[in-house]
Amino acid sequence: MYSATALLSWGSLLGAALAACPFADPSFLKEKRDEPAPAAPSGQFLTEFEVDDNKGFLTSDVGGPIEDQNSLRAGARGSTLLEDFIFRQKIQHFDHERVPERAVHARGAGAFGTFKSYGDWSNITAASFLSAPGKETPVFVRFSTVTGSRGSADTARDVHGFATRFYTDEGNFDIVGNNIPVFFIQDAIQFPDLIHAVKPSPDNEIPQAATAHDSAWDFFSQQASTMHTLFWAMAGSGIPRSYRHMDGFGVHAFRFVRDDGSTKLIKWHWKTQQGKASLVWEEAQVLAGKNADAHRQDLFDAIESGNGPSWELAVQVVDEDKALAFGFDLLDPTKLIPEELAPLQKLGVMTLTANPTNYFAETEQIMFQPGHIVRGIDFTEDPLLQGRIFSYLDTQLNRHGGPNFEQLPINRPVNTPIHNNNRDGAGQNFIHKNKFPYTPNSLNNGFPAQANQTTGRGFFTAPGRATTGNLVRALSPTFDDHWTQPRLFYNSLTPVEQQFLINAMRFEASHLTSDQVKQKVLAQLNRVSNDVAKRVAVALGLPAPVPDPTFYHDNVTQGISIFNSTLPTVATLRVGVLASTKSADSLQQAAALKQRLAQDKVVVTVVGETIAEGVDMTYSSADATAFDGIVVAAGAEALFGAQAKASPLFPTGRPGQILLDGFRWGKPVGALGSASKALEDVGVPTANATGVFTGTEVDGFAKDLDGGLAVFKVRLFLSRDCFGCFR
Ligand code: HDE
Repeated sequence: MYSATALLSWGSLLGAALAACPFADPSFLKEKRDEPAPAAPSGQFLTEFEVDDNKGFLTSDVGGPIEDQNSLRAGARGSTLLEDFIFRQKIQHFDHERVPERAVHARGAGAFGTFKSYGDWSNITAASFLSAPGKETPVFVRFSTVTGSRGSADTARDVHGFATRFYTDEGNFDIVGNNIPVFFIQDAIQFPDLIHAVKPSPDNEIPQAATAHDSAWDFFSQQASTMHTLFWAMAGSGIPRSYRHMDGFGVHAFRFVRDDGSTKLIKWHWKTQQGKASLVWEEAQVLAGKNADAHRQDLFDAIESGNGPSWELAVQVVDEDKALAFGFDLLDPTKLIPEELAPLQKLGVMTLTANPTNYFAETEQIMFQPGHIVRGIDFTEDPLLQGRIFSYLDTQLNRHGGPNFEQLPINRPVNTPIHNNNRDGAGQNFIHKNKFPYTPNSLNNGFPAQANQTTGRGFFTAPGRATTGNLVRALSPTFDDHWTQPRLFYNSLTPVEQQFLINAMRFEASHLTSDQVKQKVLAQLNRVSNDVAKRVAVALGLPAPVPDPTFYHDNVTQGISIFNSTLPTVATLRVGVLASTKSADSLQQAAALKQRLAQDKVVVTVVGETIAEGVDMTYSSADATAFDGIVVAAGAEALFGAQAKASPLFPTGRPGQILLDGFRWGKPVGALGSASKALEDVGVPTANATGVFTGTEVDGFAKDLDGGLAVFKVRLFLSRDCFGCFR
């Protein structure tokens, strides 16, 4: 009977052991049983497992002080000896450092934080972490892309994982969600097919982290259930500005269960408080090469600077008897519930406040499972969810190599003792004293005792759940419509977003080599929208398909568009100020702008020819992808346009390229005083151009620029060169 917090750091255990003669009295193994850990701020609940190497001698894994710079040899020029246990232990540990990466969602980043409940929600759920206003629960969140391997670029176009663990006082609860509210398939048995189709080709392992290839679209075009998620991924949600600028969704319908056993169907939503924003595709592609860690870095830096992101947790709540009332089946994970039909009810807010101390120990080893649920929450019969409940535990057994991964510090529940009759296995951390690990037992007085709904606040499956029916290897006919909701999605986008979606589809489809796949793709798109199909067809040099109107409609819904609103905050957005070390004025002005924008928590990087006083980054390493807005400081204009001299310090034309790329990718750009010449020199229009700012006085200029940042880039396209390339 050991608590989840039973382990001390090995260092202190061994120290105690040596001091107290362990054979005579192994009392050093008895500490910390069943004692709840003291409440601690986010991430801090793991500090007892941290190893501080700031003092002490190097030791072997079993504690003896060692020197490991030289292996043991038979003479200075002789062979290394098998006897050298120090060499073998070090090399063998290294040889086993890697564990299998996640089969999907291998690339990701995580952080600790706190969830705070807005109220007592016992009217809808018995979940303890939602039981009181202000109640705080530690969380760990991991964001990810799906398709790429662990070393792939963050800005690949993809669905993004948004997995949250709540370390509740009644055990761990995970919402293993995505940033898109629907999924590609309806039955878990198809998951291996989906993933085999989107992963790189088995012969040459190309392309990495991309769906622009035949096998992905071969699958998509024959599996129409993929259309809805595909439309989302081809729009802004596939290339978010950062993990902080995206929403999250539980995707499936789950159940809330009250203390009296009554239930409601719910869908989980995480609403970003940073506002939604996305990259532009060309920018995302460039960024993948310039900074493959862009999203990871963004999250880390935001938290380090004290601007940890936050999301509100909301649910859509639906009566059990309304599962089919909206014209689709709530058990179908390819459907969202339009917000007009079931409003979002906000339950609380989560803020991320601490970065992991060790990526492998925490972010890599956290094992989320849809099956980690707590009292007050239950599954539904969604056939995708049902399969997931099996898959995660199974894949984690493979990743960890044994059943004890839940004992890893990041996976243990906090303040919740673990008592059960599970025993042994590789890496067993607990030292179970109970000699009668079975139920029922009388020899251990019946302990651990059974908890149930009335005794011990036991977890319970909603007592009213019933399932009947003949065995059938088929989906319900209520899952059949694959086209109405992708069309609802498309209708709900702004024209600029629609154009981006078309551009993305064109990009993907033009990578296809198989004529039959191209034809099938067009046929599928045409069932959603003749407009989309025609615009993709023209890029493929194929005839426009005639309308296939069975599922056409003009309905729109809210909560879909990313570009129809401004950001609630510009804090942590990044502005590059292009200055020149040859102009003291430009550096002075850059410093003034930096100081002024710091009031709004906008992060300014001053760029110059070399690192110098007041210069943070050189033109040789800077480019437009590093910034959300770009400004030229007065005095730096000599670096732009035809008159700019080539410099050995950076690639020819780099300052102008930064400015022009920023403009082309829809970022606010501007110039102070005489530097407005730089705008003209590189071809950025200054008259009546939305999102192009000029001025002489720093304060007013900064205010305008803030406004441009809040609009965020894509709306600026309305008045920019891409507008001309519509359709
Ligand atoms: Fe996953 N998924 N998935 N998935 N999934 C995994 O579990 C799987 C699905 C999601 O940051 C794996 O531990 C099946 C939907 C996230 O650690 C694996 C099916 C949603 C993460 C697995 C789905 C997700 C995973 C790989 C279809 C959104 C990363 C490693 C039935 C609601 C969690 C692991 C993290 C990870 C299986 C579909 C989200 C292989 C079989 C739908 C965010 O078990």
